[in-house]
Amino acid sequence: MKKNNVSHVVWLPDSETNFLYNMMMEEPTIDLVPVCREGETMAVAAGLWVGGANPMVLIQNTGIFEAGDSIRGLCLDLNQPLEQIPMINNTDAVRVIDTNREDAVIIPTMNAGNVRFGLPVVSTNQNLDLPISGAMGKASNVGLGVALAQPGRKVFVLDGDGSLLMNLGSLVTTSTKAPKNFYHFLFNNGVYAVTGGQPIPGSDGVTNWEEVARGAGYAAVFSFDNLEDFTTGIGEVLAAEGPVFCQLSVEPEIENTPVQFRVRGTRSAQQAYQEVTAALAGDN
Ligand SMILES: Cc1ncc(C[n+]2csc(CCOP(=O)(O)OP(=O)(O)O)c2C)c(N)n1
Repeated sequence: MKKNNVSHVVWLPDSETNFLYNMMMEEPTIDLVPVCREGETMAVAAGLWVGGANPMVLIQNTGIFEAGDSIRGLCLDLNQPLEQIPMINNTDAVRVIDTNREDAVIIPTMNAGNVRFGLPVVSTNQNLDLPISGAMGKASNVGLGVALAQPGRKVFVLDGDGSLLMNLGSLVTTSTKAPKNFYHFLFNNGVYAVTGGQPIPGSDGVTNWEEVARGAGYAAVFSFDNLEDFTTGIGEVLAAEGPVFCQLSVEPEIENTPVQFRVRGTRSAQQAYQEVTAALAGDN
């Protein structure tokens, strides 16, 4: 990058590139521009390029699919070369939610679904847990689908803040269908914990998630930054008519173990889909 006089790196992290992030952070000639979804990278880089800078885009391979339209519309057409305290502990947060689940389907993603300290560790009804570990940002869409198909049953989505940024439009999609049984918990830890703890755009109090959800059209919005208040307040959250948004300030549990050495769950994604589908069958 230095040899090619790269001025800006427009990027979104993945599990393999944290070492690069650390190196780039130490390089004063490179300005890092973090974005919320890969589609933004090409557009920001195009603007930088037009303005005379020498940007580089750094994204993972599945991010290329996410960025498809901007690659076509900007990259190819332009012929460009390609403080949050106090907080809630992650496990405590999922435990409070699970304890109050009754017959709800729970759809956790990222740290909320971590097999060492997320929902799988505390769940009292795994048959109704549908973890989303791929398809970053799509837990809320899956949850909307389940909520629409099962209007008599509550659906809890346990989202990551980086994941929600990847699919901010889902807040509007959900508000438009306005499912009364939809409960969206945001595990706001300010970082991409799964990929090594890089800060997300809008962290450090820049973005007010409550206002974002309210503005998108959620029927009720809550926020908690300590376990005691969350434990006593969750009753009110679940008594509210959806779609409900509940922001939780949680401690980051940063994953630095190389991907191939990470603890894997015993339940495959396919198995989870089959089990939840079977558990819901006949309950419409
Ligand atoms: C389209 C796409 N881009 C990037 C990634 C790499 N990635 C996997 S997990 C993750 C971070 C998730 O952050 P967040 O939703 O805040 O959850 P946390 O890890 O903090 O619990 C990223 C960037 C991905 N899986 N998919």
